[in-house]
Amino acid sequence: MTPRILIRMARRALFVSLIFTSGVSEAITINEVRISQPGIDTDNFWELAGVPNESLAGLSLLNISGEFDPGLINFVYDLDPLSIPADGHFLAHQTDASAEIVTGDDYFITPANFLLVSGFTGAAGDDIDTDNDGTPESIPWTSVIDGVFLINVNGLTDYPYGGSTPVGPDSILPIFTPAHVFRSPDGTGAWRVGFFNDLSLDTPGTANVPEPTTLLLMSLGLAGLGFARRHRLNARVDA
Ligand SMILES: [Ca+2]
Ligand SMILES: [Ca+2]
Ligand SMILES: [Ca+2]
Ligand SMILES: [Ca+2]
Repeated sequence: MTPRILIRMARRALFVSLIFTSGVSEAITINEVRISQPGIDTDNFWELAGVPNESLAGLSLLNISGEFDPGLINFVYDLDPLSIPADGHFLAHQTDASAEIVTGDDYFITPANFLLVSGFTGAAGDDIDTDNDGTPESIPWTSVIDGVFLINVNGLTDYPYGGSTPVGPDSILPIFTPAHVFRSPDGTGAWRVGFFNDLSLDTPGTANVPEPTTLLLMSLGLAGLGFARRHRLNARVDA
């Protein structure tokens, strides 16, 4: 075997391993959550991002208290028979009949962990932290896929479970948890805090909006295009 063939084989192996690695990085993520809004809640939702048609077999989404009776499992959603839709965004919405799951659920506005786990064997109403010290006495799942933890600043300790990422508090009234959080860029980006009384950043079931700096750059880009167009028009008038 010539050195050239060996190099070609090594390159091919590297290429295959890169494809495999990129497949791993495309794991399912919790992408957006809204837990409250002005008036009677009807627009609560959580959203997953993943590879189109990716199976959700064996997965569950849990809502676990992080402050009031820490460790109490408030809500459980069994995702086992389901999969990520063709557009890459899975929606569980309080009332929207077009969502993958219609939950009908109104979430507590106290700090809570949203955990995407596999192999869940518990049930809603179970308490994984019976002495409320932040360390679970039982862990009724085999692995955590992703987790986000909505927190506040009110003098009471907020306990994350399953290594969930703390996000919050509300940007205007820190004694409250954020009512809306979302990843930016969509799917893999850092968590951002949205607004309680402004749902214009909400994108239930579709890609999240770009982060503000991107929006700013876009508007600058559009302004630049407008300037260039005006410049061309002026040049045409001058000609
Ligand atoms: Ca507890
Ligand atoms: Ca404990
Ligand atoms: Ca707190
Ligand atoms: Ca979205």
